[in-house]
Amino acid sequence: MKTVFTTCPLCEATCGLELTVEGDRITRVRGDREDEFSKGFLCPKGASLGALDADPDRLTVPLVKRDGEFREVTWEEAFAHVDERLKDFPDRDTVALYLGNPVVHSLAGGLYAGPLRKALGSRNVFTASTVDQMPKHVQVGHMFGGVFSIPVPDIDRTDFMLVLGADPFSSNGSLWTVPDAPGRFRALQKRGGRFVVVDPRRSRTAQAADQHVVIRPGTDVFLLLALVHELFAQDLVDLRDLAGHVTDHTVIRAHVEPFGPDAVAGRTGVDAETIRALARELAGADRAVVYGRIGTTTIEFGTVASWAVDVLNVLTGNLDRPGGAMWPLPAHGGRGPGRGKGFTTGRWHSRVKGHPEVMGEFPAVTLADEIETPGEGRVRALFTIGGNPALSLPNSARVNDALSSLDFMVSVDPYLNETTRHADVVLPTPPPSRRDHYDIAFLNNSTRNVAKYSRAAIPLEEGRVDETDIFFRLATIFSGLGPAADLDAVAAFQLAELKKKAGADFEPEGETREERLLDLKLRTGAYGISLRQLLDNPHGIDLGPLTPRLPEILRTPSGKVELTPKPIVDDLPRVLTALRTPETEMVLVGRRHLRSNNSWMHNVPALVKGKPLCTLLVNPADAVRIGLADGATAQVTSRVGKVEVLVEVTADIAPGVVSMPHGWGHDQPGTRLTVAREHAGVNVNLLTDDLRIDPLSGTAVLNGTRVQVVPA
Ligand SMILES: Nc1nc2c(c(=O)[nH]1)N[C@H]1C(S)=C(S)[C@@H](COP(=O)(O)OP(=O)(O)OC[C@H]3O[C@@H](n4cnc5c(=O)[nH]c(N)nc54)[C@H](O)[C@@H]3O)O[C@H]1N2
Ligand SMILES: Nc1nc2c(c(=O)[nH]1)N[C@H]1C(S)=C(S)[C@@H](COP(=O)(O)OP(=O)(O)OC[C@H]3O[C@@H](n4cnc5c(=O)[nH]c(N)nc54)[C@H](O)[C@@H]3O)O[C@H]1N2
Ligand code: SF4
Ligand SMILES: [Mo]
Repeated sequence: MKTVFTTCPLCEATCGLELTVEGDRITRVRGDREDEFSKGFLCPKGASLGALDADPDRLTVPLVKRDGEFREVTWEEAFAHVDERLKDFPDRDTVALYLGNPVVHSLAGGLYAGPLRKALGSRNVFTASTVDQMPKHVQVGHMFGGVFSIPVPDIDRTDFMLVLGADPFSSNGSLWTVPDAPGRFRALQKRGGRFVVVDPRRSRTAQAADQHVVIRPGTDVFLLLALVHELFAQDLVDLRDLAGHVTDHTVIRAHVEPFGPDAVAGRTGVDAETIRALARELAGADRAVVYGRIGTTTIEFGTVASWAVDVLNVLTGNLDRPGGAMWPLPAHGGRGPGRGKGFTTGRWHSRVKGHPEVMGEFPAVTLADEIETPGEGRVRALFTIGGNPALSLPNSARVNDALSSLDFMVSVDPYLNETTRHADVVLPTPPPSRRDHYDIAFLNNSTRNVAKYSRAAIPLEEGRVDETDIFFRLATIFSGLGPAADLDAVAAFQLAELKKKAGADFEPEGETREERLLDLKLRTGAYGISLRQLLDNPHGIDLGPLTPRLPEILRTPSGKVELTPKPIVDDLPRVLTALRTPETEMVLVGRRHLRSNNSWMHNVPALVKGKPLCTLLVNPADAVRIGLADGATAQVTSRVGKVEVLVEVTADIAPGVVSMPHGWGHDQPGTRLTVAREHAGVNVNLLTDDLRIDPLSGTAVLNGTRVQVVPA
């Protein structure tokens, strides 16, 4: 029996875990009280890591489909098969890649997703970003020059926080790494601060808030622009130390002129006086921050709404200021040049619908178009890595048909699920306990600067292949080096190149290829710490509170924060048209539950026991009008589909709005999900519409779907 300290890889909070390991099993999970960042916090998902890790439905050997049946094969056979079949697709654009959410949570994805994409050389790259946060990348790309330069709330030092379309008490934070978000919000209240939540639903976060502002779904953009309007109208603009770092802010006033509180009140359902008071409170607080998430990104105006969030942070002087919205500085990253080439989209366009490329990818909603539409460059093969597009993309009936029509499909995934059942080859990844962990992505969004590395809690069994090696092997196959290339030799060559580029005069140390790569990044990074130091500090190293980063963080040609980027300003007329288009129908929004994680953790008994989590929330007034009782079944219809779902009547949801979580619908044939099948739920993405996107980012509209609801 041994105790191992590690980091939970399941959500963005990156909580420190104390694992008890007996033989090859995790027998107890506790929050690591000595973790420098999370201080012992643990949620039900982290507590179930042992069960998730030992799930008997996990695949352990590669599968290859022959005559419609999966057969177990050796790793050598599986990779050789992939290499052989790829020869049928000499035009690389006919091979698509879909990268899902867990890719961002692993060292494999953090280090090798980029090289893998490059090695494939296809323009048909898709990721879960375009059903999630792409508007934020586009907005910060235009304003600050770098797509990963996302400022995050400095919650531990703020006095006032305005939260829109996020439920960190359930999600534990997103694009914002903030372990124990609930504890930090309560600490804010305890020191006399306040936080306000804007949400059509009384979420767990809204329940804890000092004020809950109920909003009509999809209309945050109007509310945000009205707040900007009020800062000017009430003479509340105060740039404080930002004046020298931003372009002319006074021109914004004309842009928001049509969006005064009286003009937006009817459409948002938020009365004008509430908006004016919010503007005063935001400007009046010494240290304040505005934060928007899913409810402000997976909507029709995600990029403009994300822009308005940071415009508010700038106009109140709270960008790059303690207690405001600040940029983390991760240990594996360096300080920036202060100026750069800026950010553009549309360097190439998708074949069928002409969508502009954004960050080198196309909107996930157009994957089915590219598979189904005949012509040169039609996608005929697909690699999915850590993704479940069959459940997570809008109009999933169509996505499923498209996946089943492919000539060749490979999935890198531990489960035989709704997506991977369509694959010809499944390459299973080892469970979390068997892999080394360092958060390349999330330390970039961290509410405090910290660094932590943990080696696998349990050694990988003989004959199994680590996910880093799967990525690496696929990259060498894509590069034409074949299925049996010497990975050590390739890695040594790459490391030498990187060493030269970084001007490093030392030999990176570590037991694996990945450790040496990480050691190089760390030692040439902003703090100069080494992998050895991280190994010596199993609870992580605290690098202190966030510090101001202007102007070095900027990569804009002007060397300033671009307050009115042309593509964003050019989208405002579309926003105005929408403001003037009345919306009366019933609309559908999503939600997340603490015990659920997108589509893939419903096979753990402890996380699905009790009352069903996949229900349709209906306001009591609507329930009476429609004739629906609690526990009844409703039929919900949208432009693209129809489902039947269990009704939960609650005043927590606004009238005219219904809510359903995503990631359910585990009743499909051909999967191996014993527990999830018993708690199948219904796939909400049979209702969401693949034709509705935020055009600037290509992001799907997953909230505010027009639906009709009747008794089943
Ligand atoms: N209607 C609606 N739809 C939504 C959303 C919504 O709010 N509403 N949210 C969207 C958001 S924010 C996201 S991020 C997407 C997620 O969309 P996806 O990333 O497509 O889906 P996930 O459910 O995260 O599926 C993760 C997959 O990775 C596999 N997996 C688990 N662990 C590992 C691992 O260690 N390695 C590998 N290689 N695979 C692993 C799982 O078995 C599963 O197949 O869904 C989006 N879809
Ligand atoms: N427990 C758990 N944690 C998770 C996940 C999970 O599935 N389960 N998924 C992870 C992932 S991939 C992500 S991206 C993050 C997401 O993190 P969050 O964005 O914090 O998560 P959600 O719970 O989806 O919160 C969105 C909120 O927006 C509200 N909403 C919907 N439409 C609108 C709207 O138009 N306007 C406004 N103002 N609000 C609206 C919903 O009612 C909901 O309360 O969570 C991550 N953490
Ligand atoms: S909050 Fe997220 S990181 Fe923390 S224990 Fe839960 S799932 Fe893991
Ligand atoms: Mo996400």
